[in-house]
Amino acid sequence: MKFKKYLENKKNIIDKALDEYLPPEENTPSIVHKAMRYSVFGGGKRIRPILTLATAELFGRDTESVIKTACGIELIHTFSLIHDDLPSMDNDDFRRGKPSCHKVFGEAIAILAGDALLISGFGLIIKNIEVKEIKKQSILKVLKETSFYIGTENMLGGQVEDITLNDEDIAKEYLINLYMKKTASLICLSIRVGAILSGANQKQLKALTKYGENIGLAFQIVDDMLDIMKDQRDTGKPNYANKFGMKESKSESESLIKEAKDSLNIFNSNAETLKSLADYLLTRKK
Ligand code: GRG
Repeated sequence: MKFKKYLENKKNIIDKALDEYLPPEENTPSIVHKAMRYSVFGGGKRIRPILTLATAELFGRDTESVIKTACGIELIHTFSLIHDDLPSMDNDDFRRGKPSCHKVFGEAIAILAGDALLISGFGLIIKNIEVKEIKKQSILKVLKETSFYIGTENMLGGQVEDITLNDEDIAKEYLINLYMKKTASLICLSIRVGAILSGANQKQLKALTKYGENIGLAFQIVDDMLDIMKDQRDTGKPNYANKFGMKESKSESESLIKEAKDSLNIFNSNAETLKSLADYLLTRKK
């Protein structure tokens, strides 16, 4: 119950900040601003920015010190969902139970709204420079990290494999590697940026990266299980649960979460929130 309240509280803070940072709908080009807001306020769980805030808390930093970067990551996540749903990618008519961005605004505006969110995401990360106690050097490092973790070697590369691979040919190691790029990289980035802005040392960053990679992989496997439970078995996309079964998916995701939590032991009891977040990802229903 206490943790549920924590999640709700952080989500409210993030929603309020996003509303403040995004351009008002009536500002030109109004149609693009409407599309951006439609997708950003479409019912997302805000897992990634919550991870950034929780990581900063681990180092005794407050929400204010990293909220702009946290929201920047959420805008980049939303961009990726809009583009992922496009007819030329996954061709999904629905996102979070509502018509996807291109179904409401048309393909051209959805592409532009996605582009605008990606650009604004970087803009918000840079705006974090306004926080006095954050070192300028760490903002530059976060920008470098962001372009790496969403680039061709990571998120974008994972998406390329996801839309081009023939599901039948995929070995388990290959699929795990694809998930590491497509999904775990942005989740891992959310944690790393919180740590970098908070002045983490190399040992701490390494432990948090291991945590991020493992929860990121578990997150995608759980996502696949939820898709199967919603009877979305035949999307034509690689799906771990479809390929290796629900039992194996459950045990793999549980062992990844255990490994993730174990890697935080160097932080002693200070990492309880991040450990609870890992458990939540395993039990989430949407
Ligand atoms: C980075 C330039 C560049 C391109 C991105 C489109 C694309 C290429 C990547 C898409 C990757 C993608 C959609 C991965 C799926 C990750 C996933 C399971 C998303 C769902 O995350 P949730 O459940 O979403 O956190 P909510 O709805 O809560 O916001």
